[in-house]
Amino acid sequence: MGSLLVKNGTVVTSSDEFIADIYAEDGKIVEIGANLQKDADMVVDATGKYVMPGGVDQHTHFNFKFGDAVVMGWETTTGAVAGGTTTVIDFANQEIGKSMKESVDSYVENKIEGKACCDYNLHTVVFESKDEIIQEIAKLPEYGISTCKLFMAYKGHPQHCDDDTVLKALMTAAPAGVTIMTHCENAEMIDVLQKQCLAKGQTEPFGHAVSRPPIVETEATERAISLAKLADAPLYVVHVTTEGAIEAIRRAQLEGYPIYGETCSHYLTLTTDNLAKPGFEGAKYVCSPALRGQEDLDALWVAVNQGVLNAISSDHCGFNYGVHKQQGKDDFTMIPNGAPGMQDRMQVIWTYGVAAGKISRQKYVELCCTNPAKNNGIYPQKGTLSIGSDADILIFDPDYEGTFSVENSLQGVDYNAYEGMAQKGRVEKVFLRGEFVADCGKYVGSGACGKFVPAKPFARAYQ
Ligand code: DUC
Ligand code: ZN
Ligand code: ZN
Repeated sequence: MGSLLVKNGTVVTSSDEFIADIYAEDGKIVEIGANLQKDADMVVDATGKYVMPGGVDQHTHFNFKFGDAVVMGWETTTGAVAGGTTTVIDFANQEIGKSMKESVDSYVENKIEGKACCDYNLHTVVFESKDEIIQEIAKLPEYGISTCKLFMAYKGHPQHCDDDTVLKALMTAAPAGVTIMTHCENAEMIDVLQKQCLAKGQTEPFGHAVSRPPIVETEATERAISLAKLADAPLYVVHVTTEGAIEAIRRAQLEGYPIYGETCSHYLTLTTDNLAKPGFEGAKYVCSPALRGQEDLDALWVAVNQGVLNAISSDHCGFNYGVHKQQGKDDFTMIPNGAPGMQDRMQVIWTYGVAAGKISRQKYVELCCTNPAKNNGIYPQKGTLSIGSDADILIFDPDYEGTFSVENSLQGVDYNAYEGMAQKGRVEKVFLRGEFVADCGKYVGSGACGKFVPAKPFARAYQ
């Protein structure tokens, strides 16, 4: 491993902005200061550019299955890297009949090793609500994992957890320093509404929004918070989209409870109008929770700016339109839930957040890099620019203007959820542990060099 000197950039962290040089050796940041005199293997002039930590996307899905559709795998993490994300935290689903440890090991061995082009950690996901699995949550720190996701949605599917399971999981996780993450949607409400839609002949993609209105999410979020209070446990609510859910989280935080949440790039920029696109095109935007209206979208920007929601993820799901989404051509409930976005997240949030005057540059770094690392116990190795941190460094050009398009995609998906939308600013150069891995949206790294980053328990949610 060699050395890297980034000169004269405007360094932006979650708390500071200053002009400096950064010197890295053997993959770690060694010195930050003015006018460093170093004989480095690679010297980059970042004058007029922002220098930021590599993005941390705490919510992606590779090799994720919905019906017969399976999304693209870790070989597409070149897309994350090209878009400025150097670390992802993906979901390792517990396989039926296997422990979480066996499921994680087999996922790493069969799907990740030899393919990952960015660094990573994993969240576990409960797929069987039985005691052995819930008890295993206490052991996750031994595996270098500090989080476990539970689905309150998806009635009748193995991953669905009822309140009994959520409560027991929270009670088990808290003393072990593991953070429970919940997908908050009321499964019963959805089931009734889906059946009503189909009975009325409403089979097109917009039925997804009709059968998953905001109250479905708000109610489940309130319930999850009540369960966390009862268990005296921290809670992290994933992909928050409604004003009601934000208010429930805000209230709990004001009362002093360790309740946290994230939202995702598409919920901050796309609306139910996308789901209403003519023909079957709305299927591209079928994700759960559903896209919302402008009022919720506005409330989300306020929530991320105020810190009520502390991170912005992509919830990347590489289902393609040509085959996977067609599974629901005659029945929207069969459309695989999820949309691609790992490559676009950093530029979408810069364009519609920073450049649009909704959030500051430091807030951007906090939401897209630093907090995701803190939430998941991998800070300060990841998510910041400080001495001893991994040299995951972005050089960002704020003056670039372009258009989001599938044409530039490395995600391995046949559409872009942001197709045709204006882009302002872009990640120009990306370094992963000091290695030059992306240049102006193109992957230039040496391939599958991604490493597992062990998480510490008692992460953010416990501070
Ligand atoms: N939840 C997610 O987090 N991603 C895709 C689908 C879902 O239900
Ligand atoms: Zn979810
Ligand atoms: Zn997800």
